[in-house]
Amino acid sequence: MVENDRQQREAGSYASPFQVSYENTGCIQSLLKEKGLLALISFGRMEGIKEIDDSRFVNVALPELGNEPIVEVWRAPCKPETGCEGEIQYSKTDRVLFGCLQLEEARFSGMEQATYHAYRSILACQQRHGYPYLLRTWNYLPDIHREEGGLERYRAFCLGRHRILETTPYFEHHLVAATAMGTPNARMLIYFLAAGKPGFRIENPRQVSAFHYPSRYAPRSPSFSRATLKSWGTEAHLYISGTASIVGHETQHVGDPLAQLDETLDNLQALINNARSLHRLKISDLAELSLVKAYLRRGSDAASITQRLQARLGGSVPTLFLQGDICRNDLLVELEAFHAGTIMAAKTQ
Ligand code: 3EB
Repeated sequence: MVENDRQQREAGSYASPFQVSYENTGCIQSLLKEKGLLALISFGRMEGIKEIDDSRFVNVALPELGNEPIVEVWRAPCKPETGCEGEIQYSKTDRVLFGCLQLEEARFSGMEQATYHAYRSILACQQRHGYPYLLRTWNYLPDIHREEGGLERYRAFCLGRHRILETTPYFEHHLVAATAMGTPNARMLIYFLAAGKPGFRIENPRQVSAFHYPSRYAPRSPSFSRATLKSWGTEAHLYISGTASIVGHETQHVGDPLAQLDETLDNLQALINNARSLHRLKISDLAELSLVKAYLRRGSDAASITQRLQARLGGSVPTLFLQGDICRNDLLVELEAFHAGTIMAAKTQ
């Protein structure tokens, strides 16, 4: 038994199945040669991107606002199996499935239908490979604010996503963390992480669950949770959704990016407090976050936001700054985050 335990530990099945870091872009080709590379996410419009034909590679076209070009690297302790199926490219180990889908919307009658189709393909891919539970999704949508058939395209996205996800068992219980942003690309890009067993849905006591927003924000509920907590044996991951200056369901501090940032950080603090008190996640301070991604509507806010964010996070949390349209028109800043940590032992008594 003890021997078996040790073997399992050595095999890594008690530890998290991948790690994430931001690194200087350097040589993409040498990163792609790493045996344990699960996913590689680049940002901005890169030269020569068309020549990179690897199902672990994703390019998010949002321009980066920092000085150094950064890539996001996901590494597994073993060699993933990779492949392509239709418009989905994937990379998987025995514990997680990473997938990415890019879609030409012209094939569909609109955003709602394209989104429905995209998520139907994702769900089918998950089923085929045996990872039925989503843990997190990232959604980059062309012309996110444009009206189409009397409906803003972000809202049409919400409609399509809801229509397909509601066909899955216990759909509301299994809502997962998400990011939804505009992209300057012509194609919709969705990437996702899935597993064989579900994580926990985490909500934020300062915010109405997006699933219960009043219908003026979207004709069908935005189907995501504020975070997903996934325990991986002795380790745990907290995947935090794009989080903004929303209290209750209303945007706060319209027109004031720094006040929006402060409100967003208060939301993140309330969220991690909730994950700690409900699920014993060992985190109490925002400085313990592993990674933060900041989305700014206006590049001109970058200097002041960077300075304030570093002051609040203590300067030790790697942060990537991207410029893009946040899905609510009046939001100027949004933060998503990742935390790799542990669950505290239960009190004996
Ligand atoms: C919000 O809190 C801001 O529709 O998937 C953030 C993250 C937002 C994800 C989504 C929307 C989504 O409502 C918007």
